[in-house]
Amino acid sequence: MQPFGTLPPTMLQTSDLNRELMAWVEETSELTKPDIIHWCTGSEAESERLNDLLTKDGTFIPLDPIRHPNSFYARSDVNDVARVEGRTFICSATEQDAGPSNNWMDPIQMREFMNGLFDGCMTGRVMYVIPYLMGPPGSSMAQVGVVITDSAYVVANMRIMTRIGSVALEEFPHKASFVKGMHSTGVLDPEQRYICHFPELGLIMSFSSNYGGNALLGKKCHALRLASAQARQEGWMAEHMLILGITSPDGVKTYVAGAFPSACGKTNLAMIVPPDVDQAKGWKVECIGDDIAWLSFGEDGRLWAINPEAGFFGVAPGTSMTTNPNAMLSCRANTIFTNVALRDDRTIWWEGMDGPPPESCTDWTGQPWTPGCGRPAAHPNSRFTAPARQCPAISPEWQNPEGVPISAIIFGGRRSTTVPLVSESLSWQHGTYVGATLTSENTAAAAGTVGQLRYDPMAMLPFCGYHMADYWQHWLNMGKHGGDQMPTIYHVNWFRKDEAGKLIWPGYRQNMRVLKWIVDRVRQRGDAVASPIGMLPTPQALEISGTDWPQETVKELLAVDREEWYKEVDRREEFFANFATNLPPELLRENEALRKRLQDEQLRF
Ligand code: OXD
Ligand code: MN
Repeated sequence: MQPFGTLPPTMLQTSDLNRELMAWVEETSELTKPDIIHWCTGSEAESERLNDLLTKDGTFIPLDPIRHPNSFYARSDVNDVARVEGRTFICSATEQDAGPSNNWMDPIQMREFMNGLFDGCMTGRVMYVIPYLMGPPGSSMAQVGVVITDSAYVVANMRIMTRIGSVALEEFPHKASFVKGMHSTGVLDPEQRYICHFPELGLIMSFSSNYGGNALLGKKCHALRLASAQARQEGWMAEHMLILGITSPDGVKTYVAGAFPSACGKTNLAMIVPPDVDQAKGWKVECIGDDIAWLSFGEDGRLWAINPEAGFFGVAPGTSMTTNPNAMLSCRANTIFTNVALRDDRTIWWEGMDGPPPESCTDWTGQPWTPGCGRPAAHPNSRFTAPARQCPAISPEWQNPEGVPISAIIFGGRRSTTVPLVSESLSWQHGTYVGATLTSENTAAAAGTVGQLRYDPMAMLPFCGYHMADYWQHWLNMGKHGGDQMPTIYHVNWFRKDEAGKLIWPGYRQNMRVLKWIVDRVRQRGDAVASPIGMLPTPQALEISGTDWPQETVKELLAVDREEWYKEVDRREEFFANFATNLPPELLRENEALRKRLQDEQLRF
């Protein structure tokens, strides 16, 4: 099939922003020298043509039309399976602006270098121009962007993850600027792989990777790295957070946002199915987003959040009808599966899926696979790209242009010791400190480093587009602005282990106990006791009494071991020293206040 081209929509000539877009597309095509330019409309017909094209060139294998209607299987290059933090750059005006946790390159030099890579890179290819919208149509919080790419696979994924084409162009007249994204597959050489952000220019340049986080530029690059820097200037927040709506039995809805580093169960929590007993009592949980939240003050002085995305880019392995039925149902149709295993009947499989493994299948590298062969069938970071609207638990509010008012923010990491199941911060400032010191342990997958702690402040370490300490200052400033209308901040840990190394907390649906306590607390009715690290639930408040879990287990889950916490405080002091030049003094004061509270004999429980 011949690749196809379309002209830009005529509406484009009508405003300064549109003229800027036309000029930039022309400039980029002069640099990249494509054979054909295609303006994406986002229509069904266009999607069908693209899927046909991708099927004919071997990128897509159509899946069984009954089991997975309009869904496709894709394999990436074996060297292109994840985000590449080492090759991701924040090219802010000065190195100081990027801060110690980001790679920095001089913006003028880096742009020149990237222009060199892009020079002629689309010769013989189609240049797709994808206008996209991050956020619900009509929302003042939503933003527009345009990605120029030579990858039809990127177009197909962006079409699910964002709102592309006409719906985005219709928003242009209401916006002051748009983010410019340039992407090329190049030849997928890892040595030529660069993911560069120019916050002052609102520009992203990504070369030589087609992996989601590197190539779907609306997601991590725009909605987190560029947006976080912009949000600081403009007084709002771009966060690596899920958004949940929880309905209590009396019908009141409470909205909660949550930040979790990878492999800590964020997508599972975003789509949690409450236990049957809670559902019978009238508890209900709905999903607004699973990865990114943009939060800004509403007219009522509260923080309101939108999900800028339109799809889920979920990790496949471990997802099943037991662990996350809503994710399984979300990706039944209209989904792209990348790097999972392919069964002979054109259905898909991954480790941890329901039922026994197939007797044989084709693995993510295209090799024959059998259960005993010693290799995983699906890549551990294999993904499904699925429309959010297909999630059975999607909230009716998920496309509300106003967003939803957030009452609580949850931080969670993977910690086998020290951190109790849940604690409530004493103030916004204390909660900011809790988020800034968020840590997670490397999992068994990283041999030799099991249990090693990685600080991942607010789960934003790889995504904060400017100096991390300035980001903490921004959090504190937001708190000063919002005063007592700010959400209450919680810290959760589903991963505490007993002395035998066994996880104490069952997790998954049982996490609802913690969510219910959080909702009750923000509604001023859940019981709590004071501890040095914040307020803890009483066992009754977690409704543990109705279970057969021994009292000892509950004690272990909620224990605050002073010796462990003294060590934690020392480690945090060392961690903060990395950001000494810009560190808000409030955070050091919070660390010292914690040390003092640990010495307070009154706080025994
Ligand atoms: C991530 C993701 O890497 O959401 O955090 O894909
Ligand atoms: Mn994420």
